[in-house]
Amino acid sequence: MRIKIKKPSDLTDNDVTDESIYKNRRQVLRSLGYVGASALLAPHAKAFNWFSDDDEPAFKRRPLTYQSDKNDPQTITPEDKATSYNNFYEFGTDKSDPVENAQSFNVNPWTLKVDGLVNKPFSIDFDNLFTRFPLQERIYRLRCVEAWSMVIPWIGFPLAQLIKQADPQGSAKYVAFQTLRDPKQMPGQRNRFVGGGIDYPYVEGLRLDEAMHDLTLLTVGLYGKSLPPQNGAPVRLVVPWKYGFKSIKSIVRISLVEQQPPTTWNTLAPHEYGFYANVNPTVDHPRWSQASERRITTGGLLARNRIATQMFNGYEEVASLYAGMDLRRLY
Ligand SMILES: Nc1nc2c(c(=O)[nH]1)N[C@H]1C(S)=C(S)[C@@H](COP(=O)(O)O)O[C@H]1N2
Ligand SMILES: [Mo]
Repeated sequence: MRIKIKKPSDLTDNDVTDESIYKNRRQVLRSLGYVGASALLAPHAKAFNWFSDDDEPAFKRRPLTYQSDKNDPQTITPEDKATSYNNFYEFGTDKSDPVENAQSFNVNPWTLKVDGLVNKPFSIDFDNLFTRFPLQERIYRLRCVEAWSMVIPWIGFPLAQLIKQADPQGSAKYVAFQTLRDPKQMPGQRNRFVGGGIDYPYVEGLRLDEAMHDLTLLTVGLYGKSLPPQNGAPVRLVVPWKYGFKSIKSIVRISLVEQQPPTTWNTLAPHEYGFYANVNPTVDHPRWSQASERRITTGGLLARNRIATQMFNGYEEVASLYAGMDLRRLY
């Protein structure tokens, strides 16, 4: 990643997020000895140029055919915000780093491997991602653990369909996910300061019943087209009732396993980020409240639409998955 001296005219983190929270999340990394370098780089101005008419991004998104979701009356977050304000630490820890650093990310060819405790392991190649299962649009709220949220029209298919094709064995109890590890393409994997101190590859996990829930979407597109790299091209998970970090990007492997798998943020700071990570306004992060969130919708980057956070991010239909569990302890 190149060094750039910050001009006063450049946007700062504070201009695009009012969160002392966001700073705090990075303070924990800084206290662990990570983060810092990329905060000084701040090539924000260029990030916004990706959307000017005369500056065509190198990354080509394909139009998708899908069954559209007409059920959701919420105000959808403008596409340019959902695709320019991202967390994807493989490409840097600033919100504008992914759009800035990921445009030459090469996702074709791609191989997504489905293996582990299954009777029929298989692989899906790039074209197959868009054709193997009928695509559906799902308009979901995405609630980041940093207390901001968006409403995004994703396109994908229920993860359950893929898992069923693999024919899980009786001993399979969890599903483990892994992001691509490719330090040549991902600056955050070459340099611990750029990548926030994460031990890559980024890994995530779900209990099998969570993975099989119809809301859990294996996602290949948004806003009518295939995913851009900053949102996790070519295939990522979206679990709308959990904090955003569960929705792992650029997946290369999905394994059915017996034991609860390690997950990236839980490994990095276990007292702050749990395995379950269900959105829960009554369980605060140790360093900030989770009772409300900043909804990023219209009104410019400075809009501050503070709304109450809902249990399970409003997806109450998942409550039965957690019957009898102490969600204060299993956060
Ligand atoms: N591999 C990988 N997946 C990731 C992340 C990441 O840094 N690396 N960030 C997570 C976090 S914290 C959030 S909030 C969402 C953001 O998704 P979006 O940029 O598409 O809104 O991606 C999640 N998936
Ligand atoms: Mo997040």
